[in-house]
Order: sequence, then structure tokens, then C-alpha cells
Amino acid sequence: SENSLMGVKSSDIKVAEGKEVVERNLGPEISLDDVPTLAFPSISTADFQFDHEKASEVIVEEVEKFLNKVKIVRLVLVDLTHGSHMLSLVRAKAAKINLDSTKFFTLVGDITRLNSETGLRCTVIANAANWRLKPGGGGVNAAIFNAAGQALETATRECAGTLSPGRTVIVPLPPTSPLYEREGVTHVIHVLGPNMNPQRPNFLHNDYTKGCRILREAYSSLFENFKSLVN
Ligand code: AR6
Repeated sequence: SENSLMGVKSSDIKVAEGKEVVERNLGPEISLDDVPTLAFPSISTADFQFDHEKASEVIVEEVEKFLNKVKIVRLVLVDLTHGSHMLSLVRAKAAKINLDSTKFFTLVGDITRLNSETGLRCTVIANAANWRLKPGGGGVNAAIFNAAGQALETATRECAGTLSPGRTVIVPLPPTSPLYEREGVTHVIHVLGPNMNPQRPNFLHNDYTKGCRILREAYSSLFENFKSLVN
């Protein structure tokens, strides 16, 4: 296909390039696997129906702010398909402001199988959660709860009952979780984004002033929580 070059996917090439440059900058004593990496899905832009153009702007701006503060980290925006509209919007905006592509890049894949399928080790992954922090409901939430097994449900119950929009919560994964064992994920950060879907709770009635503010809060809280795990 157009995304393949002798069996190598374009997403792999992106990672490989990033790897080379990061390793050069880090020097021989630190390997890329030691760079704390957060993988996150695009919050609110599928089931919650948030405008993609606006969401991509928020993502790139919040990533830029965070990378100006915190140096040795990587942030990776993940989506399932090469056709992802969010990934292309974000890539274009990130390139426009010259965001460091070794510290922030996009990746096509299942966020619950990044290590086993792309070789990228992300110790922390974010979830686009619902306010009750319940499994199921489709989307990335169902995928993460399924992959992590009962352990995540129990650990989540111990950490939090509900979330309000714009808030996030860190849940440590028990080492017995398949997501920990197979993929090396040590923490899941649940994120509740703004909701523009009338069928879901806290519907914002197309109020994008409020919506963008909440989405910014959500990403900034996600990145700060990731930072607290790194330190
Ligand atoms: N790996 C990577 N990305 C994924 C995966 C996956 N396995 N599955 C979906 N995505 P959504 P929201 C992408 O709908 O809009 C849930 O039911 C997807 O393509 O999961 O914040 C919750 O319970 C999209 O880019 O989250 C909430 O009620 C992104 O993940 C509600 O949906 C987010 O899509 C949250 O809606």
C-alpha cells in the first residue's frame, strides 16, 4: 500500500527517525528506552464529537507548552488508522510551529498494543474515559479496560469514583495486569474531556468557548500528572 515501503510502515519510519535523533542528543549512556513516554488518544473527538480542527489546535498548543517546561520526555498521539483525520491535522500544525519531532510525534496503532506491535515502549498511557470511570462504552475506553483486565477496574475503583470534565486521575496498574506484563504499561491516566454529544452526560450544547477551555484543562492536567510520575 502507499503506507508501506518494503514492509516498513510509515509510522515505523517516524519512530526510527525520532529514535536516532534522541539517542544522538542523549549521548551513549542513556538509551531511548529510558526516556519516559506518554501515549495518548485524541480526547473527545470521536464519541464525544468535539470539532477536530479546534481539538488539534488545543493539542499542539498544550504539547508545546509542556515541552518548553519538561525536557527529557516523549509525548505520542495515537490513533487506529492511517486515515485518521486528527493525526493529520495535528501533524500539520506541529510541523508549522516546528515542534521537536523526537519529543512529540503521531503513531498509528492500538494504544493497548504499542510495545508488542510497534516496538515503542510507553510506560504511561492515557484513556478517554467516561465520568463514572466505567469499563465498556466502546472506543479507547473499552479497549484499555479489556486489555488491562479486572486489575484496572479494581485499581480505578480504589483511586476514584467519578471525574468532572477537564480532570484526570492516575491509576497504577498492578504488575499482574496483561497490559503491564505484555506492554510494560505501569500507569493509566484517565482523562474526562468535554462532551459535544447530546446523548452523553454534561453535553455542552456546542459551546466551544467552554469546550476548548475544558479540553485545554484536560491535556494540561494529563501532562502534569505524567510529569509527576516521571519525577
Ligand atoms: N487505540 C488508539 N486509539 C483509539 C483506540 C485504540 N484502541 N480506540 C479508539 N481510539 P473515543 P471520546 C481513538 O470515542 O471521543 C467512550 O465510550 C479514536 O479513533 O474513545 O473522548 C467513553 O466511555 C479517537 O481518535 O473517546 C466515553 O463515554 C480517540 O481514540 C466516550 O467514549 C477517542 O475516541 C469518550 O469519547
